[in-house]
Amino acid sequence: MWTTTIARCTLPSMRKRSSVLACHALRAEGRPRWAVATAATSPSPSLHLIWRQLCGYGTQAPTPLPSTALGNSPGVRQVRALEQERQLEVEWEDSRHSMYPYTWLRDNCQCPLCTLQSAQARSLLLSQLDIHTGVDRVQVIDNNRVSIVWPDKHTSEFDPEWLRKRCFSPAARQALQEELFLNKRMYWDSELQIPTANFEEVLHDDKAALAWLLALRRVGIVYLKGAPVEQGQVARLSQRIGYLRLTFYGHTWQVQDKSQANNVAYTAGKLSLHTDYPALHYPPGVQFLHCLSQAGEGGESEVVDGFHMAEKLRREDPEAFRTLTSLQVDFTDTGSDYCDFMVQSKNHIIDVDSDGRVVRINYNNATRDSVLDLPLHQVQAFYSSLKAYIQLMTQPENMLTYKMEPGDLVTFDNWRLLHGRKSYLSHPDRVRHLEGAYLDWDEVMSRLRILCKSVNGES
Ligand code: OGA
Ligand code: NM2
Ligand code: ZN
Ligand code: ZN
Repeated sequence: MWTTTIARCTLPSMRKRSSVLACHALRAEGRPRWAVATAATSPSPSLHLIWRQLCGYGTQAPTPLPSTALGNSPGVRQVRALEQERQLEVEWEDSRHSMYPYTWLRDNCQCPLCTLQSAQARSLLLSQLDIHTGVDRVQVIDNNRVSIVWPDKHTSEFDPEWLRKRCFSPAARQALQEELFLNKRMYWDSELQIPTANFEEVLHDDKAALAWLLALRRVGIVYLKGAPVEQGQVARLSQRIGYLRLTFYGHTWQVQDKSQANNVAYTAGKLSLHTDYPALHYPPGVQFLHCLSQAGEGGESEVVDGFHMAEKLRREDPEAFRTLTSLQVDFTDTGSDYCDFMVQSKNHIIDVDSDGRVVRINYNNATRDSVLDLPLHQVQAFYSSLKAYIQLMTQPENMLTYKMEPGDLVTFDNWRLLHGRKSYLSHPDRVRHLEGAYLDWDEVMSRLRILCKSVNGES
């Protein structure tokens, strides 16, 4: 049995043809209580649970043109060519208005001359685009399509739903971006009950796979139980997405206490909270870890929501936040595994985008270089800031601890979570063994969009 405090699963968000990506937008500051489902209670309890929880926590993304999100766009009432502005004004049947620049409309003509239909890609060359074009005639034609005749008599026709989705209003743009990229996260702390699904179900059932990937994106960590206790399962799971990310540690890699270890992870020592591979300028976005054998004593896992902690740092110690988002830190990794390597990178410990939103954490104390490319007077401030961030993350109320058992497979956002492990006692007759693999977010998001479309019947 499992328990859940979440029961609210509103319609719109479950309706067929609904825009599931937009409808599952979650409040970033939400306080989740993910229930851990066990596999045997119903045919697919865990996926159902995650589904309900995603719905329950969903706050609608901004839907300025609301019926678009439901997939039944209102019709076009009328269109007007605004010659001065060189924009097309569309008035919708719900009395809303959208504006479309002529240049953009001509650039995005959907006709077979301008679009290679088999690739859904633009074949019109930029050299063929007159960015000062006017229009000859605009009108609403059959099927409520918008027709534009250009001065050279080329004709474009636009589907009303296609147009409405691409409305240029700030709110419409924001809603579509959220639908495409699912950037709203649900923050958590030590009270998180890690969303859990059954490994085989995720492999074989599209709804389960969709629920898995939605939770992986929103929450940042999903536990899969019931994987066969043999090597090869992280590779199998990565095929559910597409392909895995090869690194110098191999296609997949074995976390074991090794002699002459080429990485601190391959010892029985403690691993303090880290993200994997900040020594690369493009660290892997997603990590899978499959437990094949666990230590009798020690070896527990620790995880923390790095984005949540970064926001907390921004509020509580803005100077430290500014330092960690602006100073570049050198990372280094040298050795031999898949082949020999000498890797160097420069990364901010907290990466923010051009709007100041936290997008990636890059930190592994083991691979942080002794080369510190800072002016003397910034060195002490750098250490103080790093200490402040780590201090926050290691507070018991922020960090979650669990111990993996053979057959457990944890999947997590390596750009967001920091993870660690307690030291363990190595036993020759019972060696701790995890198998790991990396993926990138582009491939994971690609599978997520496809599953969204097939499970929800998106147009
Ligand atoms: C790693 C790692 C966790 C563990 O290999 O990078 O974080 O539990 N391992 O051994
Ligand atoms: N392993 C587990 O940043 C790192 O070196 C992470 C990578 C060895 C593949 C460890
Ligand atoms: Zn055309
Ligand atoms: Zn790691």
